Amino acid sequence: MILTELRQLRDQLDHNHKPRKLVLAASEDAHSLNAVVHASEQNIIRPILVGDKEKTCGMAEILDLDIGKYEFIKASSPLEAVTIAVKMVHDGRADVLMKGKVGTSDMLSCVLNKEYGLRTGQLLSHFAYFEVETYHKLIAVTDVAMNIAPNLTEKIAILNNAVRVLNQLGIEKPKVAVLGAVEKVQTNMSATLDAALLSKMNQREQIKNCIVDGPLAFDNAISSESARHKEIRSEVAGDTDLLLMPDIEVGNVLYKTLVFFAKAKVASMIVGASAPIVLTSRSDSEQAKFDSILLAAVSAAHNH
Ligand code: COD
Repeated sequence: MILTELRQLRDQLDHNHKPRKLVLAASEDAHSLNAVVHASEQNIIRPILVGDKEKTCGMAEILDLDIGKYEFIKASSPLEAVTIAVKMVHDGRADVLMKGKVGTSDMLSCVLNKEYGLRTGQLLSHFAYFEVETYHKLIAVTDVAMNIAPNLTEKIAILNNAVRVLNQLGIEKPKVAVLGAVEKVQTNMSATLDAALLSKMNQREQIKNCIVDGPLAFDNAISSESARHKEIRSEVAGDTDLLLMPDIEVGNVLYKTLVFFAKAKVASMIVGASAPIVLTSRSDSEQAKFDSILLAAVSAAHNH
């Protein structure tokens, strides 16, 4: 299966699918509210709003959105809203969690709460899926937003989380490029050492359901011409489905470069928790929020 546009994700939901319940934490956020309502109108999810009712209704009125038919739970602060929303998912009363007007760290700390959070014993990580005009298929990037400086063990978990999502989307053996600044192992560049180890672990089937190669520099990961030029023989180079980042800084800069310079479309979510989490940021567009909800709904459908 080759996906070339994010809107193809819609085809992955059965036409007669029962929309999953999405709980929006701190619903007093115009962009999130808009995306949630549109996703509900397209039968992708069924929203539950948690937050400041007065502010949320005021925003809905300005945006001409009809939110009267949705379940609303009042919360007196963003932190309370996030706590209620996380508990709802924890208790099975909602299938997808989405961040509204609340800080990322507050949200993630609540998700990681040992008593009522959404831990599964696995590492949680961020998965972003890009539609870039200059690339021949959708390309995933991980982790650009949660794990700050993953060690090798954490990179294995991040890679497996992303491969699981891609497998669910029908990509049987995603091609994974583990990025470094160069494509040769350099003993003074730890990202290249991890990359080489991940490749070998894949060869030995310690990492399954994908083809891993690395280190690859960004150009040879995404351009076969560039790989040819450097005489790199690789099944992955030029045809990558997933870019594994060395750390959050590289990942975050790439994410924003793709969106702001390359005008890429993106959908993203946190995976590895007991339910998918939509964690878009204020600077993300309406499209990014809508497609992230779609991605999370597809993922939630696979989880059940
Ligand atoms: N998966 C599972 N468990 C985790 C994870 C994870 N990714 N991260 C931490 N934990 C567990 C730890 O094992 C521990 O039990 C507990 O959570 C607390 O761990 P700390 O002290 O490392 O966690 P925090 O609360 O200080 O930090 C966790 C964050 C996810 C908040 C932190 O890693 C963070 O701030 N990440 C970056 C978020 C961000 O600012 N992104 C910006 C781009 S949008």
